[in-house]
Amino acid sequence: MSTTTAVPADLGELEKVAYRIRRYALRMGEVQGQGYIGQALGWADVLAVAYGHALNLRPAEPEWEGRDRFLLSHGHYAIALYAALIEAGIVSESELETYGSDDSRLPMSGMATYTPGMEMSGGSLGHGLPIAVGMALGLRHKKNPAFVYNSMSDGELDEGSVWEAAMGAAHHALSNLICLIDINNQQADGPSSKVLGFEPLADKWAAFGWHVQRVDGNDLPAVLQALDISRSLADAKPRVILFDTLMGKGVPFLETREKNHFIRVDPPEWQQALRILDQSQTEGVLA
Ligand SMILES: Cc1ncc(C[n+]2csc(CCOP(=O)(O)OP(=O)(O)O)c2C)c(N)n1
Ligand SMILES: [Mg+2]
Repeated sequence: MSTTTAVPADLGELEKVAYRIRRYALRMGEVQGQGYIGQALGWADVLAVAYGHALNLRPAEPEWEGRDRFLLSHGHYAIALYAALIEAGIVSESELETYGSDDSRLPMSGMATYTPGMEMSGGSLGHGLPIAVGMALGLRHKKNPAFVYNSMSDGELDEGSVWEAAMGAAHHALSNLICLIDINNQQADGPSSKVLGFEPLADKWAAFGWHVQRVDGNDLPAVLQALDISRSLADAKPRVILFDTLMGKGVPFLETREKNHFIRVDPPEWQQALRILDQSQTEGVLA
């Protein structure tokens, strides 16, 4: 198992990575005037640590056999992943202007055949973890030391396929599998805990045979530590990190917006959001 990282941890630099991921996502949102922008802002710190530190990738060779796989199971978070792929140098910044338009390599829902670095076509929730289990088994069979990361959301926990895959991963002792879950307590129909209660979540995953951590997903040092622990453990268990996040993090008027699963933002508000983000970055107050 590889415990080395492509990029050494530098918290100051990772903060800048998270800021740029938020900025790219807002700029893409502005292109369409709408999108899953609250999720991108909330998930940016986890993506920053993943793409700025943890993942072993070759940006110029996105299909390199030795790469860590990052599966975006929640395909509607594509805008967030595109921002991370731009930051990682896998997608060019100029493509951002094409977001969501016909013939773009950046469609609104993640498509593996369209975008370099997009490992699966998401959209129908609950499929990432089953695919990740198959990939992790395959890599182990081939003696490939890469990790498989499955990125998913709390609303996906309503899908039975997630729990079947969770049992399979533990049964096969898939220590090369790391599941990252965005617990923003939101989904299309309202607060996730009200749609279908899922707590106590850490106890559930532990009972399914996983190594579990639960951290504040907008606390960059905590995210960094959790990902480092996941990669360096000796346990023969799959690993899950439950990240409590705030939708819209970094732009206060988006943090408090009601029904922020899919946001339409008035044209002047995009510039306002970018200004607020830039200001908090300059002042170092994004805490
Ligand atoms: C199998 C399936 N059922 C329903 C949907 C419709 N859908 C799209 S996003 C979404 C909410 C899922 O919860 P979550 O990802 O936690 O929402 P968010 O945090 O992004 O608001 C739903 C139900 C879907 N994409 N796939
Ligand atoms: Mg959610």
